[in-house]
Amino acid sequence: MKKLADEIKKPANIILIIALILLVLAFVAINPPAPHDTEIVPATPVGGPDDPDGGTDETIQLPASEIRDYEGEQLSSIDDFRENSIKGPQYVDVDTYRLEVTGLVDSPLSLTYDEVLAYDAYQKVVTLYCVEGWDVKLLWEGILVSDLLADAGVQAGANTVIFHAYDGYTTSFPLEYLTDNPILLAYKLNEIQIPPERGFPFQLVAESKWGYKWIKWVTKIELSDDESYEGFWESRGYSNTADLDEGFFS
Ligand SMILES: Nc1nc2c(c(=O)[nH]1)N[C@H]1C(S)=C(S)[C@@H](COP(=O)(O)O)O[C@H]1N2
Ligand SMILES: [Mo]
Repeated sequence: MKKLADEIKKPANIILIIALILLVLAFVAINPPAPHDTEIVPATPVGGPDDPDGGTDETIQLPASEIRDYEGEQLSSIDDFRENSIKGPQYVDVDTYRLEVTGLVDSPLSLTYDEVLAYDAYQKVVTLYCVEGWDVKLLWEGILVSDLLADAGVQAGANTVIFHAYDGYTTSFPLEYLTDNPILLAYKLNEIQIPPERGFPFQLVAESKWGYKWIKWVTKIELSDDESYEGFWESRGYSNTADLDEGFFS
């Protein structure tokens, strides 16, 4: 009886296999494979400030491919970081966003995202070291904070620059750190727009300083004469100078 049952099943199996093959062939005919499944797309969205044609606000943003090697240097991935921000990721609405440069300046600035990106662009590989023991080496692109300060006109008496962020976070620097060094206010990392979790629209690349000085979601740059100002982590016992080569407890 068992043998007979097997005999009956065989033709049914063959019909099933043929039907499956036909199905696969039909699917391939309808959906031919893409010529390149790892197609490179522009890192800058069409219609951005780099686009000579201008474009419209409605332009669809293409997904950009992340670079992992820059002039032979192995970079970290955009995902190699730990989310430990004081209030979690912030989602900034770029349409209403303004970057303020205020305080002891001759002409306060209130810039849209595109107005910030219209400043000269600079690129640099810099490593962020968090006090928790992890680090990320990334290719940053942004504008120079010193260019912003020059435009606003720093008044005599200012000696401190306080950065404010969308989540209420703050951190500060001596004025000379920002005027004497090419410090970037970055809008791209590894050639792609900084994602919300990493600080969109802008993260400060506070080179040679601990990660807590790399303020994300920057909204305001305030010129002050309060040298004793302490930011969020600084007022909780972390070094205010925060130089990488001197440790992080004050
Ligand atoms: N606005 C804001 N910026 C912030 C923080 C934060 O909590 N809020 N955390 C800081 C700390 S402690 C570190 S280590 C870095 C981490 O940056 P990343 O998340 O882009 O790697 O962001 C810094 N910038
Ligand atoms: Mo950190």
